[in-house]
Amino acid sequence: MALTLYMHPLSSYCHKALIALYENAIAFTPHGVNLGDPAERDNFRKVWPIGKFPVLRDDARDQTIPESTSIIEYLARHYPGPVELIPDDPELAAQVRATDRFTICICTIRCRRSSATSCGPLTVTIRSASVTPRSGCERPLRFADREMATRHWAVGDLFSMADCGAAAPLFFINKMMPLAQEFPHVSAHLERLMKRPSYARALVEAQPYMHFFPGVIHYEQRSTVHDTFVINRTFAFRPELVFAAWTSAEAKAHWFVGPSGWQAQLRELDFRVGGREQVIGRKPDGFVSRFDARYHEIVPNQRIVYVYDMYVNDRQISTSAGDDRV
Ligand SMILES: N[C@@H](CCC(=O)N[C@@H](CS)C(=O)NCC(=O)O)C(=O)O
Repeated sequence: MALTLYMHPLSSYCHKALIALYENAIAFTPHGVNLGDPAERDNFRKVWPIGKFPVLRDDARDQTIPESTSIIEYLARHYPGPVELIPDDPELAAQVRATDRFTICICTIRCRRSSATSCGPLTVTIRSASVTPRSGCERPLRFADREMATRHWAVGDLFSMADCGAAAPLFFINKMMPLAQEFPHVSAHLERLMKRPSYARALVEAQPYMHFFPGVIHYEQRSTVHDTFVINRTFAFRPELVFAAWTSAEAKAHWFVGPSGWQAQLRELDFRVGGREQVIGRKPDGFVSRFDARYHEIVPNQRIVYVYDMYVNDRQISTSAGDDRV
């Protein structure tokens, strides 16, 4: 096969190139790069001395093309297909290129390097990214959300290179900082991207490595562990006052909080048998926690029985039964 793509299935920039290849069913050989293996890394650097993937090698034309955007441009010129990722119309093409540059800005969330992580037969150097209100991606996302309010794809009705580039950054940001509530139009764009067969395929291929992505690694690993514990606290107050600290939303907001830096986003308390309580908040690392409880038994000033689920980034992490006695 003439085309070889040097890549890793978990890499955002490789997703961008893969979407372009899959959109037009262009035949190629994927060449997984194990950056953690010195020999393999050195071999890859013989292909592209900068050592970043994706890199497309075209033996038929004796060309080596690094950089995801350049790869898509190259494919559009030499391996055109029915899906025009860069339109013929120069104005529209300029818009696609400009929007593609903009998606890079969404990618530029504050990243710090973590060590190379083994991904089975491959190894990828994963950047662990912390998405916080100050991390720089919220402003571009706010702008993108306004733009996407009236668009189906990144540049209007046309699926283009700009969508290839937006898919992975949005997918991974959404894992760390769920987009739906604050950026509903961007979130809807991501949903459309994930349903698009080209990106759906790239995601299926990334699945075996997904647990290496920082931020989901902990919660992707599912387990069933049953445990019971008892905490006793002595308060220098009358039982009615201690009980009231649970029953009044205002009082509970003073002590029922997350870890340091956590900020409440929603509090709802319907304190009666069958009533629901919800507390949603965001930690400084971008994780959103949700406590969702139902009250089953209430004996005034004595006992509260409730069952609650805990979610992190909309993923359920536990179900518990509480039996609080005053
Ligand atoms: N501007 C390049 C960026 C490529 C890039 O940063 N690739 C990452 C993987 S997503 C990589 O190769 N990282 C390995 C490293 O930095 O050592 C493109 O668009 O292709």
